[in-house]
Amino acid sequence: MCECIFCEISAGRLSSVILYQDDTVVAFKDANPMAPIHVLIIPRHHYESIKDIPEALIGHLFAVANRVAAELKIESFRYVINTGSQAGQTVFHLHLHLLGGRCMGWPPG
Ligand code: DGP
Repeated sequence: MCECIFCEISAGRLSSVILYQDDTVVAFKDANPMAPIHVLIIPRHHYESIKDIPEALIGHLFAVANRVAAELKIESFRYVINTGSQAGQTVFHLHLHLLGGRCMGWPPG
């Protein structure tokens, strides 16, 4: 068992509700949702943060997120990428949060 839970989810060794997957990206429901819709979009390959990911993959990550948002029929949503523990990153495998289904204030608390 690898130490990274998102690597385990990507490999199918840890269960999750997967909404989309292809060779390089997986989208699955967050286990601790902060909104009625809370999906995590991750690269299959282990990159610790957005600072480490190849440019070409950034576009695909967002394209998948847009596709999931469209499939869930949400017009209004927020993308969040916490980077570093001070910013709230707790799982050190890059993930893009897709949050929607409720009113969200700005700026965030
Ligand atoms: P962050 O704080 O940005 O690192 O977000 C990590 C998110 O990962 C948090 O919203 C909860 C979610 N999470 C943690 N462990 C699991 C898990 O085992 N399965 C799923 N589906 N989500 C998880």
